[in-house]
Amino acid sequence: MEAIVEKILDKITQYDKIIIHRHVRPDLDAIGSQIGLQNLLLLNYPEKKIMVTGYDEPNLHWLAGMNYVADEDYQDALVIVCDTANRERIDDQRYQNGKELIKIDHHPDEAPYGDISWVDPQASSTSEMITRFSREAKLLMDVQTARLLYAGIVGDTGRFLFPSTSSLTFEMAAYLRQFSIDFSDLSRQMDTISLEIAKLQGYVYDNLEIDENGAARVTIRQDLLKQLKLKETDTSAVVGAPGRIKEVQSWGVFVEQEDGGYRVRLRSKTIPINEIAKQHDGGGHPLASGANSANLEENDQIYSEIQDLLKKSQK
Ligand SMILES: [Mn+2]
Repeated sequence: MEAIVEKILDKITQYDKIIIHRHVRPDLDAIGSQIGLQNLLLLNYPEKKIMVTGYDEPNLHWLAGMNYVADEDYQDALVIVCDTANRERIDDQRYQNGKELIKIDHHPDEAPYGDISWVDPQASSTSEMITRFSREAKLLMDVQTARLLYAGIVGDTGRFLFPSTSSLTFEMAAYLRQFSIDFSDLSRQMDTISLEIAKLQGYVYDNLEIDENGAARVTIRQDLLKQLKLKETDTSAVVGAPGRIKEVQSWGVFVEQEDGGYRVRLRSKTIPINEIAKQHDGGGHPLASGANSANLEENDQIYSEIQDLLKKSQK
């Protein structure tokens, strides 16, 4: 068994109460790894109290929901945080109230935390790591757990298309595939969008600004979100949309916040854009990162930085 897996397994066996967290604005991997791990531990240690906490994201209710965790539950509890690079992004700041803390994540380890930390930036997803953990530790697996972990892997690999998809990813997916997951339901759920999101997507295509080098941007204002009855978090569903256009190389989706600032989602097909994100109160993966902008002027600044980057790369 890998040393780190053994270390984590040791801790799990020592505790009667385990509370699992993940990042804010959860995606399929955040929920899949968090609740996948919960189900896995409940299956293998039925005598233990295993809980999950964080905002109960309505868009992912079809996948799984959260538990209510009381403040007292943190007493003498082991806390495990899945899929979260830094402390600030952990959903439910009570994570620090446990007795010990374990980090399990696949993002670059730029802000280490936890008494034990298992970070593997080579892994496609935290769900892939949890699957690996279950196999190394020879834990039982069932269909419910397999469904969650599989969904997490599918989500973070863009359906096995992102470069992070490795042979190990397929090995883990093949293992999970042996369980009789309802795959047609999973794919239907993942493909389903609401009419409001479809309209937002239409807005993005109609209003996308593209320059001659493939730099693109679109701004989504609060009044539009209100009109469509959408929340800021719903906009994640349209972030990939500009990338489907042939002419677009790198792009920013600027989403106005309640306070007048902007959350900026930056994406790129080949040229890393995360240095731009770092200059603007953000960070992330080379081809997918996020930033925060104070106002429209800073939005223009960010867009011109994307434009310059692409212009330079043309030479
Ligand atoms: Mn992830």
